[in-house]
Amino acid sequence: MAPDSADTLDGLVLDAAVIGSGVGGLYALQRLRDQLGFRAEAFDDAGGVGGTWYWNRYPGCRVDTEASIYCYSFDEALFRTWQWSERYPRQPEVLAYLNAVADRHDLKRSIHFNTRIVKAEWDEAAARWWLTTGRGERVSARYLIEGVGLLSSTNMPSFPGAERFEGQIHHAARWPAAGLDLAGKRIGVIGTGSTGIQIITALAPQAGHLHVFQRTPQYVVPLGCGPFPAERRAQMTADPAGYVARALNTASVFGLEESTTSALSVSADTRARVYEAAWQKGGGFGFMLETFGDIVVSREANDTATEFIRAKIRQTVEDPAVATRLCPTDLYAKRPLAVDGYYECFNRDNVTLVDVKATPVVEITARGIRTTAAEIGLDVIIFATGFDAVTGNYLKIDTVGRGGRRLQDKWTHGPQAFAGMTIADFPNLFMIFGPFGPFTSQPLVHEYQINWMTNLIVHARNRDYRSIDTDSAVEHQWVERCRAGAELTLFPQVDSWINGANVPGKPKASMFFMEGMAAYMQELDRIVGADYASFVFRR
Ligand code: N01
Repeated sequence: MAPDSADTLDGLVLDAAVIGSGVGGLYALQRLRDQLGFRAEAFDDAGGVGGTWYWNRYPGCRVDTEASIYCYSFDEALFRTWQWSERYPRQPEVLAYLNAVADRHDLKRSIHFNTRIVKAEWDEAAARWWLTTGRGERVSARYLIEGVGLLSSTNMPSFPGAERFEGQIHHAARWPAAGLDLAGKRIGVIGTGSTGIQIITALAPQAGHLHVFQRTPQYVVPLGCGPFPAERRAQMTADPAGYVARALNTASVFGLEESTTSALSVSADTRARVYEAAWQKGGGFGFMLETFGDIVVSREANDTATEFIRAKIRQTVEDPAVATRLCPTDLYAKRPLAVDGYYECFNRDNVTLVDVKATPVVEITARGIRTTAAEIGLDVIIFATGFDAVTGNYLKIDTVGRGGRRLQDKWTHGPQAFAGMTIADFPNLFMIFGPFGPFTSQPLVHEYQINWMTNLIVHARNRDYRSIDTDSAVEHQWVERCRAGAELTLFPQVDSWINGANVPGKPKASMFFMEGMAAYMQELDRIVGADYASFVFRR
């Protein structure tokens, strides 16, 4: 049974507080409470578990990483036996899975739903965190684990006149739980990232008319949806630990055979065959990672991939003028997009592409959206405009560390953190997938990070240390290493949420460790081998 929300939390004393009950938060709670015997409880603004899968219920929402990777491995029996219906499951199936995990491990009794943590203050004398909820209750915990989501804090651009609109406005990542009846409606979708393309392909067949407000065209490749493959199930059942270890010991942890062949080392015919095979197979990230090993590091190699995708767009879209507007001209160096049947949508009579770079949005009116070219009548406007990624949700919590240092001040010019997990001057605070963590798929890496940070906590507990601080020189070196590593890739050359460039006014900075998961684990193993010398322990 969930803790009674009518009871006050004031005065609750914990060994560990977990913020969030998404993929990361759920496992952190299970690990701390059940595997390690800490008094641990979790807090979530949402009314149920699931994190991003709780909030993102928009039409067409599904995971574009294969389910064999997008799941937990800590419960080996569940890993072997859970029956995914599809290779890339839809949101309801992912949310059902996360609820099943929470129920199987009886986690909900330790989660305070509808409870937002608004403030976290380090108490030097007690060596504990004091948390304040949105209702003003105060809770204390020796350790604070924040699983607040890499892509969770919504980015909602403000257009003048929105308050006048007589229809409905929704952000995709705050979709009404009861759903929306959109059949036959005049719908405007703003944004064509991973979210927008899923919504557009799902709504095109049912909308009265769908207007796609595109600012920057992106490269979209087929996902290759279908039933969960029997051979994959056999691999997962035969050797679960081996399956997970193989996935972790790659750069990206997508369960792919990452190519090491240069796109420039083969003939044009061979290259075309490789790209065509990947296109026909689907498997979104595979097009970038399984075809050739230098697409994200060499501009010339990147050009070969982008030329192939542009040719596909021109072959698929019947109106050459629309095809031209859908063709990206920049590098293929954002988080890759994959969905089946995206470009085909633009052959439908009820779908119109609105190029808002050529004809920008001027305002939202009572009846729709006015661009510099026309007023477009709409019943519903959907913002698929993404997230204040990586740092957004951490900065929403007023966090005060050692010596009264505020996180908001420390990160004014961009984040500083160690390994996506800790922050100098913020003792005993651990992030799951915080800034400068690996650039990979998430659930298995969540488990890896949570195991690593909780092993560090156990190391401190066993020696009666009350606090763990990250050495600021170690943090600085890590941030510099991440910056230098990112510069060896093409990602910093393109604006996207990966470098904070999608949110006006946000400092533009690379926020990931781009050397790959295998290198990340090697470095963290080295720190364990050196008896955690990168940290300062105090009694
Ligand atoms: O957000 P985005 P997203 N006027 O930032 C446009 C994960 N995810 O929610 O490119 C007009 O990628 C913006 O245009 P531009 C996944 O990691 C996973 O789609 O900035 N347009 C862009 O087109 C993904 O990468 C799944 O010019 C504006 C779009 O909005 C991440 O979430 C599914 C605008 C935002 O694209 C984010 O994806 C969904 C403005 N003022 C998401 N402001 C899975 O399948 C922004 N845009 C697991």
